[in-house]
Amino acid sequence: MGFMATLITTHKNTDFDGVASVTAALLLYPDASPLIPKPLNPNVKAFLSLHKDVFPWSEKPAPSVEDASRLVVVDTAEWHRIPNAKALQKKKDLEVLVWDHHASSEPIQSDWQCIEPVGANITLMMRYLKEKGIELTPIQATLFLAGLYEDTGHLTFTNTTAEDAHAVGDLLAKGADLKILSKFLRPAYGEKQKDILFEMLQSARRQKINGHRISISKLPIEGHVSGLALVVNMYRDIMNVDAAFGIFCLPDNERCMVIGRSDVESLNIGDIMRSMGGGGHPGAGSAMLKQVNPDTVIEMISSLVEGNQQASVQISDLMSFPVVTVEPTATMEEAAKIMRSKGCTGLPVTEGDRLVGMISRRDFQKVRGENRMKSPVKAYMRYPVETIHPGVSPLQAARIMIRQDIGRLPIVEEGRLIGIVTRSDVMCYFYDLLPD
Ligand SMILES: [Mn+2]
Repeated sequence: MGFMATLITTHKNTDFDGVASVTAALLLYPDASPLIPKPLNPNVKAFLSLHKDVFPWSEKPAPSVEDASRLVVVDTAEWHRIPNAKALQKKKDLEVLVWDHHASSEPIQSDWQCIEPVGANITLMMRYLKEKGIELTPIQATLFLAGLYEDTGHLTFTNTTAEDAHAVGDLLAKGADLKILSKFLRPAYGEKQKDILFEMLQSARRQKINGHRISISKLPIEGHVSGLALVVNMYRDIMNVDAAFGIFCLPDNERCMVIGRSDVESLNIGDIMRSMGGGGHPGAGSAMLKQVNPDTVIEMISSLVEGNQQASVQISDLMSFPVVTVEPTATMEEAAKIMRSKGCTGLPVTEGDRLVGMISRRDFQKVRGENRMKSPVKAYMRYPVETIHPGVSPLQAARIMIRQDIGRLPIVEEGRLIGIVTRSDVMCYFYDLLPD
């Protein structure tokens, strides 16, 4: 027919970034029709319902997939997350364009794509809108900002880039309304959500996996409950754990919804959920499992957390070795000399293979008078010594240093001192200053 019909679509359980991206795509491809998946997230649904007149396309019946010759996919790059995927995949000569910011294991084969790991997909689309000089209305800017804030946790999630922050500036300049935004972004806790949170907290258990504090909670639910991601987020906050998982099962375990939230970079929820057939970001994600025993899901998550952790950095990767040590019978003067020549501010004190104490610059303040410098190290050293084993995470080492207010931690394996890690080693790791 020579008629080019373009469809724009996004992922199911559409969030603000998804709807914002569809809206932006309609500005970039003005003749296109949106194919909006069902269901929408409740807060997105509420926003669109109030703004029906501004976004009339949200009310129109879904366009036919038959006539499509071009497909624009936004905020996802995976077939299984978009509506009518089977019919679309079957179409020959369908030109496919993808805009996304997620890491995907099986991305759609596309003719053109813009896939970059920024905080929100709308940030990528803002780049092109700006280039083309397309103006935004304050309401469009408000919707875009909702997407950006939701996906980046108001620019606090670790996926946030400088470009996301610049896009926020542009959107505020275009009149994005923060008052409206806070109404729709504010978590809507209903009675149902409160009940679920309460039940989760009552049966809450904390566990430690490779130094990470985790809490996994399973709960039967009846039918669809919205806002479970918010509940899990709240649960993580209250439990004060590094990562929390909620397993919500329908009767007879016909389906289980797994939702995860992580507050630490070393536990990537997106990776864990992808291993279970779902998806998400480093900080948040979900997966839907069919016909599973929730206890099996708990085991699955535990072993994935363990695997996820092993792939990340262990303290043995940061430690210095061999370790410069001093004997307990050495004089304070000798210890000072070693510290000066090695440029360190503290030394483990060892007797053969055995760690018997620590001596640091701080301990020298107790040495009064020149002749006291002839006293043995054992008179001033601190003991017992806090030690760690090589498998702990940098985060766990940092926690011990903070709690004990110490600047170095000896690493001991089978009673043997094998290395030492300092406060600055840990800081370098957290600020990504690791040399390589
Ligand atoms: Mn997104």
